Order: sequence, then structure tokens, then C-alpha cells
Amino acid sequence: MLFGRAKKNPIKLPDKEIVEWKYTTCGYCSTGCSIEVGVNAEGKGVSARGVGGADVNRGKLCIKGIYEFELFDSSGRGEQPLLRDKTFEPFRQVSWDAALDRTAAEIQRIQQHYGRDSFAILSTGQILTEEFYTLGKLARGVIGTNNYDGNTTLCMSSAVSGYKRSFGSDGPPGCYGDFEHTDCLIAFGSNLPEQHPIIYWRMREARERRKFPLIVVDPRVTMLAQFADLHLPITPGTDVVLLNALAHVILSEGLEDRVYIDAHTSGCADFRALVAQYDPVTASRICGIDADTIRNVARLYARAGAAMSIWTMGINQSTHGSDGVVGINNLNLITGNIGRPGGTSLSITGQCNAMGTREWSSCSGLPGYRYLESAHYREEVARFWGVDPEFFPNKRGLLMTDIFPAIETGQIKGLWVIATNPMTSMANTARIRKTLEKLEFLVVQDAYRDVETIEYAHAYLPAGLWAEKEGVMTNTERRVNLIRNVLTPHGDSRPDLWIFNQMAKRFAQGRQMRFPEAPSEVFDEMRELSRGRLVDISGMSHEKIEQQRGIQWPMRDGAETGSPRLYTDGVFQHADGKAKLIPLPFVDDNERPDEQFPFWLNSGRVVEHFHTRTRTGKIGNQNKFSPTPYMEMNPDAARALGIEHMSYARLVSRRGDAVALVQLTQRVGRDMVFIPFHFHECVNRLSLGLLDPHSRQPAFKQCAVRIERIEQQDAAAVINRAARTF
Ligand SMILES: Nc1nc2c(c(=O)[nH]1)N[C@H]1C(S)=C(S)[C@@H](COP(=O)(O)OP(=O)(O)OC[C@H]3O[C@@H](n4cnc5c(=O)[nH]c(N)nc54)[C@H](O)[C@@H]3O)O[C@H]1N2
Ligand SMILES: Nc1nc2c(c(=O)[nH]1)N[C@H]1C(S)=C(S)[C@@H](COP(=O)(O)OP(=O)(O)OC[C@H]3O[C@@H](n4cnc5c(=O)[nH]c(N)nc54)[C@H](O)[C@@H]3O)O[C@H]1N2
Ligand code: SF4
Ligand SMILES: [Mo]
Repeated sequence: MLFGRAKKNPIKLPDKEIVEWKYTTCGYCSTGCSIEVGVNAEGKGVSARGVGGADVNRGKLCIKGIYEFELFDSSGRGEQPLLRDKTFEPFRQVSWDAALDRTAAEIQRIQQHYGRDSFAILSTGQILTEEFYTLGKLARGVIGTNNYDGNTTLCMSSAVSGYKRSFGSDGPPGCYGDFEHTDCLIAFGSNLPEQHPIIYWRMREARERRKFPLIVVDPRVTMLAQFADLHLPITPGTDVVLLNALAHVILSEGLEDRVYIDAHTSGCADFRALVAQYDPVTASRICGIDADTIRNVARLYARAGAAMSIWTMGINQSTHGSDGVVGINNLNLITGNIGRPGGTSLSITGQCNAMGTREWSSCSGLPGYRYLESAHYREEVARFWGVDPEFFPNKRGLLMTDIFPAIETGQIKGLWVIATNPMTSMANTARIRKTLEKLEFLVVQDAYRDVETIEYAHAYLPAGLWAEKEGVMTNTERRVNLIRNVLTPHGDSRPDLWIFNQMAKRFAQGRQMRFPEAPSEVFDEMRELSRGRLVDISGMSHEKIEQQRGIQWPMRDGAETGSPRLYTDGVFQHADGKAKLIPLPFVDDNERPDEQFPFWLNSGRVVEHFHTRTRTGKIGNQNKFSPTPYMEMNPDAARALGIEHMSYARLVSRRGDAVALVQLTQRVGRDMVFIPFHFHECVNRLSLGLLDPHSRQPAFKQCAVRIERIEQQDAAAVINRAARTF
């Protein structure tokens, strides 16, 4: 029997006349989903679908991946290089030669006049690994500035620093497959369903098959917290205290894995002495989680057959970011949960290729996790590249968050910004604006022309985007994925790799060195340099990566495939082969709410937007869900101030003010508001961004504001000015 409208008006999908499906990988978040882009007879990208045989996403995509093909023709793309003599004069369209010649000449002028390090380079986590490697060769081996870093300092540097301190090297040891083996999962400051929807889907599938407890530590009731068995609404910035208390309970109740600690770690005595001070009652007064919950979670974690921790920006973006990561590693080391199926300490990466830059860009040293401090590594890479080892500095220069103050004080005079938009993404917008205005020369290389940072530039280099280029990216679980070139770059924009190679030719030293043009040839160089390193990719090639839909490093020459986990043998990268248990005394150094500024200002993301909206702001199906800056506010707190749902309110901090639309919700407590940072002229006008002492990452998520009612008519005008309309 037929029900309903079986015959009448059957749903018809428009035929998009796709002639070919082209394989590639998503270029938004670090999940690393394989995508096929449907291309029509005119060569336009018109559709997308997930790749069924890819282990990461198994045919699924999130809203960003589904509409990513619309980026190729989206508004605001850069089409032609631009130059001007002074900021705020109109730009003139110029040829590539003119733009590159002028940029190279300015770099040389500034370096000759003020010294090599007076020209800085800021890169990203969003270009291809071959591009990162080439930029590293250019920055370290040709231009020779030591002030070379990337936006990963806003994002992953606490994870990198924490891994290095605990294990002796960067490199997340686990994989998504661990969800299928774990018996207990703690997520710290990570909102998977919105920020890594496909990792979330993998976790949920695993949890549906084999029920395991999910504990979420987040001051806000995120979507992940809603699905958790236990939600710990921690006082912002105090995760280290909770972690110390969990270790306290485990050690004082004898629940630790003694055999693992003795065989594979050092420093236990000092660690034990420190955590002795963090009994659950004392800790609960600082971190806001009651003592019994702390005891419960500690017992659950330690008694689980295998237990794992994941974390993202709630941990990394803090003045205790690096310590938070070490604290999570400590917890996993004392319970023997590293390098085992379901037992791991897995940092969930942010940008699509934040891992690639860590591995190959030379930002933090030299390629392949080599550091500048080692004469042996300097010699090795210098020989390989054909430069004098003395040309390399013997220690790392300034990180991104220290480069801006160095511009302020006049040490740095010129800047090359590649695929990052600090005018919107750095804390304290007013200060960043003043800082950029001080530069003698600013060149911005971006796929879009309408990026806020370009307003302060002297030169603009339009770059190809995502699958307009070819190369690899590494995802959260160390899986190297392939971006195949689906379409040619928009207008006269060029792949970043091409731009770096052209720049190298404009320097005498660059002309003497090898700068291969084909991404696969660049990959060959990386492969050679990776032999015998932790990040060994000597067994990989672009073809093998495509065949296997991504391969996890290490994969040594001759191996069939990659390795899902690191440290399975319990041998770590410190000289003695052991992991370090590191005591973490807590010092409360945040700006906290007080009488004048009574609310915590928390910030982060929503599922439909990516960062500063240069891309997702142009896609109708994403922008329509959150077209305007808004804040989540607790209804009781709003009532006390006479503020209504869907009205505009003014936020004031010690840095500045901003206007946002009020969304009343129980997701935040009475003393907190949450604002997605995607909108220019909103949250970062207010934020403080104190820096972590180890990683130099800003505490984007902790500062204090007050909230005021305002005239609605004025507000609409302010917000229309602030929110970029496309
Ligand atoms: N849709 C979408 N997905 C993205 C991105 C995007 O822009 N849009 N960006 C990508 C990038 S680069 C990144 S880095 C990731 C970020 O991914 P996530 O870190 O998951 O996202 P956020 O919203 O920045 O922050 C996560 C949570 O940290 C919590 N938090 C705040 N303070 C604290 C604290 O003191 N302790 C704890 N435990 N938690 C705290 C916040 O309440 C928030 O819910 O997402 C990636 N994926
Ligand atoms: N308040 C607050 N601030 C934050 C955060 C927060 O949670 N709260 N999160 C921080 C974090 S984790 C991050 S990662 C940063 C992100 O901050 P940004 O890096 O500034 O953000 P994006 O908008 O991703 O900037 C990337 C730029 O690269 C361009 N682009 C994309 N693909 C390509 C390409 O292939 N080539 C070139 N040349 N350009 C390309 C895009 O158009 C865009 O302008 O923001 C940080 N800022
Ligand atoms: S989860 Fe991340 S990688 Fe996968 S489709 Fe969505 S944005 Fe792309
Ligand atoms: Mo990030």
C-alpha cells in the first residue's frame, strides 16, 4: 500500500551535469575529510560528496565541507597583485613581476638598513605542506630572518610546547581509532560537534557501539557537554588545578600504574610532592568543581581498562596552556595511557594543516622537528639545502605574539603576512591596528582581497585557494592527506608555492639553491629529510597517499602503510628515552571579573563559520545561520540588567567596547558571556590575550567585561559598520 503523495510532485533534484568527480581533501578544520568535487563540462566545481573509502570520514562531510566548492567563485577573491606607496592611498593593479620585485626590494632595503631580523614573516596553518617547506627554506635559508612564525601560536603552540616538555618531541600520539577501544574519555575545552563534526561523529559511533563514559570539562554547556555523562563547568583558566587534584587522588589512593611509571617516566618523586598540595577540597575552592566529583572522575579514569583525553582551545588558549597540556600528559602517564589502543593524550588540532606547519615549515626551527639549537641539525639541513650553516641562527627568534610588540618598539620594520588575518584574530584590535600602521612595509598574501589586514598593506599578493593547488596536509591524527588540484586558481591569483619560488629567484642566494616547482618534487625533498626522524614519511608518495585515502606518519621506506600510534614501546624522545612527569604549581594570573567588569568574556566558534569569515561569510548556506555578531548570555543575568533577548547590548572591557546581539541561553552561567570570534570589530576589541610563558599563546578565553543596555537604533548602525557585509 502507498502512503502520502507517492505520485504527486515527486522531489526532483536538479541535474548538475557533473562530468567528473575529482578527489581532494577538505581545507577547513584539522579533521582531514576526503572530498570529491563534482566538476561540470565548463570545468566549474558544482557539487561535493564525502569519500566512502576514506578512513577519516567514511563518506560523511559537515556543512563546511559540503559547500566548500562554492569558494572557487565566491565574492572578494583576489584577482590581481596590488601595490601602493602609502597605506590608505588607493591601490593600483600591477603585474606579478612588479609586485614581486617591489616586495623583494623592500625586504632587502629593510634588512640592509636595520639588520636581517628587522623583516618578519608571519605564516599560517592553512597552506599545503610543500608550500610550508618551501617558505621555510626561503625564510631560513635565503631571506635569513629569525623572526618567522605563524598563527599556530594563536592555536596549537601550547600543545606543541606541552608535548615537547612531556615526551621530548611534538607529535600527537593517538588516533581517531582510539575511540573504538577506550573505556573512558575526558574532553577538556573542546566542542567537537561544532568544531570537528566528523571526529565527533566517529566518537559517537564508537560510543553507541560500546558505551563508555564521556566527561566534558568546559565552563560552558557546549553541545558536547549536553551529550556527556558528566559535565564539569570549570572556573575559567584553572584546568591545571583540576588536573593536579585528579593526580592527587590517583596517587594517594594507589590507583596509578606503578609498572609503567617506573619503566617509562622520570620525575615522579617531585611530581608526587607537588600534587600532594592539591587535595580535592583545596582544589575545589579554586577550580569550582566539587571534591566528590574530582574523586569520582579520578577513580573512573584510573580504573578504566584504557582511558583517553582530548583537548582543544579551552586548554591551549590560556596563560596555563602549556601547563594544561603537560597536566593532561601527566594524567595519562601515571595511568599508563600513552601509545595503547584507547589510551592516549590526543590534542585535537585546529586548522587543516596546523600539523604540516609544525612538521615542515621551519617556523619553530628546521624541517622534520629539528631545532635550531643543535649544531648537528643546522649542519645537516644546511648541507641538504646548499647554504652555509653559519647563516642559520642558533636559537629560535620571536613568536607571533612577540613579533607585534617588536613592531611597536621599532625593532621590526617590515612584515610579510601569509594566510592569516591578525586584524581580526589577534587580541586587542586597537593595539594591533596601531602596530600595523607603524610598519614601513607590509605585504599580505591571501586568497581574498577583502581581508581586514590588507587595509594596512603596501602590497597584496593574490593566492590560489584550497584545491586550486596540489600538495599534502597533515590532520589531527598525523594522517597525511592529499589535496589534488581540482581547478585552476581564480583570476590571476597564483599558488603560494609559485609565489615563494618566484620570491626566491629575486635573491642571489635563492638563485643558487634548488627550489623545485612541482609539489611532488618538493615532497621528495621532505621525504629525504624525514628518514629516521619521528616524523618519517620516507615510505610515502602522493600516489600512495591518494590510493590509501591518507596515511599516518611514521611510514618508513618499504612499509606497506603508516602507524596509528606513537610511543607504543614506551620509548620517548627525551635523551634518556623516558617521559617526564612535571610538577605544575598554579599561579592565578588572569584578569578576573570584579565589581567594575563583572563578567567573564569567553570566546570561540560556531559550526557554520570558519575564523574571520573570509570564506564562510561568502557562502549563503553558512552565513545565513549566523550573519551578525552575537553573545550568549544567561537569562537571569540579563534580567538583572534589563537586557532582552534579541536586543543589542554594549560590552566594555579595559581595552575597548563592542556591540553584540543578545542570545539568552542557559549555556553560560550568570557570570559569563560567550562570543564567537568570527566577526571583525567584536570580541577581539575587548580581549586581553595575556601570554603563556612557555608557548607564548594568548589567553583568548579569559578576560573581564561589563555589559550595558543601549539604544537599539544606535546599536544597529554600529553593528552594520562592524559586521562586514558581502
Ligand atoms: N566550525 C568551525 N570549526 C573549526 C574552526 C572554526 O573556526 N569553525 N576552527 C578550527 C580551529 S583553528 C580550532 S583551533 C578549533 C577550535 O576548536 P575548539 O577548541 O573546540 O573550539 P572553541 O569554541 O574555540 O573552544 C572550545 C571551548 O573551550 C571552552 N573554554 C573556555 N575557557 C575554558 C577553560 O578555562 N577551560 C576549559 N576546559 N575550557 C574552556 C569554551 O567554553 C569552548 O566551548 O576548531 C577548528 N574547527
Ligand atoms: N577571541 C578569539 N580570538 C581567536 C581565537 C579564539 O578562540 N578567540 N582563536 C585563535 C585561533 S585558534 C586561530 S587558528 C586564529 C585564526 O586566525 P586567522 O588565521 O587570522 O583566521 P583565518 O580567517 O583562518 O585567516 C586565514 C586567512 O588565509 C586566507 N587563506 C585561506 N586559504 C589560503 C591559501 O591557500 N593561501 C593563502 N595565501 N591564503 C589563504 C583566508 O582568506 C584568511 O584571510 O584565530 C585566533 N583568534
Ligand atoms: S569536519 Fe572539518 S575536515 Fe571534515 S568536512 Fe567538516 S570542516 Fe571539513
Ligand atoms: Mo586554531
